[in-house]
Amino acid sequence: MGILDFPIVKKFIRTCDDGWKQGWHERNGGNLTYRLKEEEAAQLRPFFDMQPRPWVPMGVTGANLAGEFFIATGSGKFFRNVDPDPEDSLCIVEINGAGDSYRIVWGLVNGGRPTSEFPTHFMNHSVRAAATDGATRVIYHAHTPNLIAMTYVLPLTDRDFSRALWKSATECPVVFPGGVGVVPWMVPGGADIALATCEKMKTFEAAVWAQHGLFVSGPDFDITFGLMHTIEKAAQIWILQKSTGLPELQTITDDGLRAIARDFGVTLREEFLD
Ligand code: 2HA
Ligand code: ZN
Repeated sequence: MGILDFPIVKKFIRTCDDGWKQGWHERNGGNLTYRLKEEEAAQLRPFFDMQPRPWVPMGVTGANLAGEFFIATGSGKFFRNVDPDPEDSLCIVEINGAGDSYRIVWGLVNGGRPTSEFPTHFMNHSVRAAATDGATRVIYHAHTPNLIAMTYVLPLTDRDFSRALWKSATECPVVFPGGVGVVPWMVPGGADIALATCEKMKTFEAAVWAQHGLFVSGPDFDITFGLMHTIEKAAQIWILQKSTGLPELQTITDDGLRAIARDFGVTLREEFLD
């Protein structure tokens, strides 16, 4: 059995490939990280490099994630190439005892480093782990075209986006009852976008990056990919609806949203309702 035969590694690779097939990962667009469970890290450890690569400071600190291991896509790597060549495209990194540096312990066999958004992923893992009592393990960023299109024509507020997406399809309030946060346009890859996203992710599971894409979190690959998929599909419906050019004759009412929440046993963010 090789490291690529382990279910968690297979699921990581499949998630990358699923995203590629959805058309969300042109070129090197997007990134994915998974925080390994202790028993998973123990199972994979025999396959780690004899000599780990040097420690690299991240410029951010997540003390609650000291000593954790992450699977991550590589910086500049293409999601399209993850399934055919995972050893070239992915890495496993270990976080140091201070929670402020990483080192590569497996993968990226032709060199490289984890995703350019690793500080953002890491900080958001820290925030989401704290917010969910450790349940959050996956952080996923994709270039979702319909949602990006929405960020040109809708006010960039949490409320406007949450309402528009909830009302685009009946299951939406059930899948993301907390709504979505919206981060204004920012330069990607730096500490500023990491901190702005963290601020949103303290209370949201998903953050829209204006003119860029979507950032989501969740406990496993199915739920996290499903959240990305559901939000992007809602955005697609919104864009299709607007593209008819016809006046909107009816929509899901706020009382309709409340009724869905009641019957499905979820709590909608009340301040977003009229
Ligand atoms: O990995 O998507 O946001 C490329 C990106 C940066
Ligand atoms: Zn991006």
